[in-house]
Amino acid sequence: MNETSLKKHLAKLNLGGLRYFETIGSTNDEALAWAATGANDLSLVIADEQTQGRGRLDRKWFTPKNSAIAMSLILRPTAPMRPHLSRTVGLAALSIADACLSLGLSPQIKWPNDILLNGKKVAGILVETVWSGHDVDSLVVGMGVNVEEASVPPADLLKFPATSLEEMLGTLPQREDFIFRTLEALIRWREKINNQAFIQAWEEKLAFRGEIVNINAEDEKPIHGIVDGLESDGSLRLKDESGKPVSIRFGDVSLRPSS
Ligand code: BT5
Repeated sequence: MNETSLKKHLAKLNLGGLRYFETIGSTNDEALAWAATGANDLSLVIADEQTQGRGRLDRKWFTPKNSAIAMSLILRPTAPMRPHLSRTVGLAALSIADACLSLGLSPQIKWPNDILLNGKKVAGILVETVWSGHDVDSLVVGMGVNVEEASVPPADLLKFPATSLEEMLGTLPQREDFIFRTLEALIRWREKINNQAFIQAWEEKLAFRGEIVNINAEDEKPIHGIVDGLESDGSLRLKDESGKPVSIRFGDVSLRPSS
């Protein structure tokens, strides 16, 4: 992967701009700074390697060189998007899931921000916001995908098992092609972000649907319930032991199957 091959593969998408780095701290940091200085809608930052890749709450995200996708897309909210900005993580999740589906894989979305293949994490999403006073100026949609097996961190560093596209496909997909498939899907889904069909499509791909899970949030008692679906804002709806619906809002929560 290099700047020339990326430009060639992504030409049809009419991106607002492209910045490619052989190595970078975090593509989200670069995109946040670019957005704050007026980047166009659909500007994209991609790096071959990240040295300070971030997950939520500054957890580490591993992006070793020559093996993974680390990219951050800047979105300037369109009018239909504005009332539904909390669905943006779903937008990224559905897009990565569609790219996996188009390769014949069976992705699931582990709410809120992980893509699973065969129950293992293949991709993570980190959405961050640039504010202008009380208004959202732009969103940075960070996506990390394990492509080659070499991109999967050692198991002892992980709380949840991980995999790669290569492991699941049995062959090595081209990174530029997977980036194209993801972004093409994202541009398509963004048009529908205000529809109920968007929530339905997201819901259909939820991992652990109908199963009992534990939701662990910082400083709060774990919540135990059956995964039921999504609320209109993208919150997770569980059913507790008495069958009563419980909504889990975004935040630093982690979902684990109850064993
Ligand atoms: C995420 O956070 O899953 C969001 C990851 C977003 C990464 C992208 S890459 C492009 C952009 N630039 C950035 O700096 N970030 C974004 P979270 O749910 O908090 O999960 C983090 C946890 O996933 C870590 O604590 C590890 O346990 C695990 N992890 C780290 N690297 C991984 C990898 N390559 N594959 C699978 N799991 C990983």
